[in-house]
Amino acid sequence: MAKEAASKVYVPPGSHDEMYAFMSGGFSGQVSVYGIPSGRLFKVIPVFSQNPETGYGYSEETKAMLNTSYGFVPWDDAHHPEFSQTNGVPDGRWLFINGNNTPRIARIDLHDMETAEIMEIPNSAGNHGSPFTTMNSEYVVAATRFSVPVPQKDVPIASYKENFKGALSFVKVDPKSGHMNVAFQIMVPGFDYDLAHCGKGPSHGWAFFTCYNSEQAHTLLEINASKNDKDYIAAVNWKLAEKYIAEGKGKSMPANYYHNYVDEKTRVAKSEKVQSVKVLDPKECPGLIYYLPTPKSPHGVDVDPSGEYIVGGGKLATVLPVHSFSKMLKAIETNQVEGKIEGIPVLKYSATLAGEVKNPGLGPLHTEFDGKGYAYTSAFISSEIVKWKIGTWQVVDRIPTYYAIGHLSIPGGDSAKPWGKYALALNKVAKDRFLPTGPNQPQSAQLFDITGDKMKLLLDFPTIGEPHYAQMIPAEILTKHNQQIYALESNGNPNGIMMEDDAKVERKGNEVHIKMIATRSHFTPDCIEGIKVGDKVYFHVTNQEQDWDLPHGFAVQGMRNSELLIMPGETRTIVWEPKAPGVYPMYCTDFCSALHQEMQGYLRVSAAGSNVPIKYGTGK
Ligand code: RUQ
Ligand code: CUA
Repeated sequence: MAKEAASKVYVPPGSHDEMYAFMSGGFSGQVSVYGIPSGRLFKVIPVFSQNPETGYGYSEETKAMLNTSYGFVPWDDAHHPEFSQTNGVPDGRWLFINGNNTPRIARIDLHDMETAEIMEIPNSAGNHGSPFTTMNSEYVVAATRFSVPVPQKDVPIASYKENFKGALSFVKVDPKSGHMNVAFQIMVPGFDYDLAHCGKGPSHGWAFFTCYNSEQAHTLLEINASKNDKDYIAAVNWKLAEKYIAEGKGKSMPANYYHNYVDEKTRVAKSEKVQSVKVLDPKECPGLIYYLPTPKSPHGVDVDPSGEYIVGGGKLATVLPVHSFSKMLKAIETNQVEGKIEGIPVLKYSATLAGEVKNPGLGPLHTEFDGKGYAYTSAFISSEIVKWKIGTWQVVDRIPTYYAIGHLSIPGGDSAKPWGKYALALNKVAKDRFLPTGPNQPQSAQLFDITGDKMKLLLDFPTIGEPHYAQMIPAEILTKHNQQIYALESNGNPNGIMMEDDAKVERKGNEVHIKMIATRSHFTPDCIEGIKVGDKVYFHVTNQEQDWDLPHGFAVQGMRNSELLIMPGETRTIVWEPKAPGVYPMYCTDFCSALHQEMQGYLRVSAAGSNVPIKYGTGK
């Protein structure tokens, strides 16, 4: 057994993994990149959190990425990575991921695996059901977990039912640049909207959102939001929403949220404030949204590759309900309505139900698909993956996970074209699986082979942060577009220089700007005098290398900031405010060459008001 499993995950030295896995870092705010099947960690992509390892969120070029309407927020809780898609198939262009706490969506460019854009979501609180894509990434959708007063105002919490609202947001993605903007929001009753997935094939044009707390409790939700037998999946006809918007039904509402993105020419992040958002009211938009009763406090909502079946992960339900999209359309046509909530028709459960999976495990959460007619559901309480057949709704296999699985992931498993070879369990608890590491154990991922009738456990490996969801993709889709350097001649950074001859130090009032070249194995200039206490010193460091895998680092003694890690052909800027006279070393932090230790220099700081002139050494 162990031998067989080992042969399936062993990637011999010098060989490459078959797939990439992108895992959310949960409360680390980042994304980590692993090789599958080996489980080797390749990289952590900084997204919502500052990262001193690279200078992300510290350097002048990247700080703006973390601007929000609350100010500079250097952290978030990231849950759901989602690939962009073309015709329902992950296309390897971008990876979107949500920030839960300060409602945001980030877009990572998969060419260089760097965060390219972060968009705040207005009228939202707890951007959990996000960012799930439509078939061609026309939109990524976002649902608010917490309902809040919209617009925000000071009201008693006990006035929840009158004053609190939910928002379902549709974020338009530009098909060329990937740039996002909040196209419109739908104001919905004040429930907790949990997760989402968009339709595909026949259901393309629709998006589905689970909600719990249809009781509208505001305290002790554990009890008070677990009373109703059924909550809902909200089915939204976004193509119709587009029509309503075109007809002018969207009301512009004042808002205040940030849109941060990396300018393509300069590669410097910019922030823009957006001051309004278009809002649709379901009462004025018949046919826009329907509620599908779904037992009980559903968490995940997952659409099968054909687009016909919509699976609700009812965490307190004894069965796993599967709705049929075609039955839903018929139920709408024949008015199979059991009531209305704030203008939203509630369809009859029996009218939309395709089937119920019996015995789906305890605490079913999320379902992914293998493209061969089977579905795989994670069950948190019973710690297992349950495999069942689409159409017969029969459970055909189950396998334990160690322990407390949250999401699971199959390559392309939420798309129209799964590569159904592996399933990855993303577990909340590792307990005894690894060597102990103090009070907190790493969380764990487990890789399963799902090619046979029976699932087989292949590998356990620890993760960074809490790996809520992951997406996997065959490696060759990404490797063929992988960017290895930034071309020096297209460096558009206003403070970038191409040659050492252009290196200079300039004083502008109490700012000192140093345009510097880093190359193997020296900085130009390397010795600088004339800096004074009270100055703000900007180091604009250009890495002149044009070779793959040759970053240089940069750090100054006593700098209350982070290092810079500068990629080949790139310019990054860090600010230093020296506090006391003296001579301070600077050096390259990345072991770049045989004479890396020689890659150093000195900075002379004189007292405020001294008249030491600016002087710098260029080795000539
Ligand atoms: S979820 S708690 Cu994706 Cu199951 Cu966040
Ligand atoms: Cu450059 Cu070490």
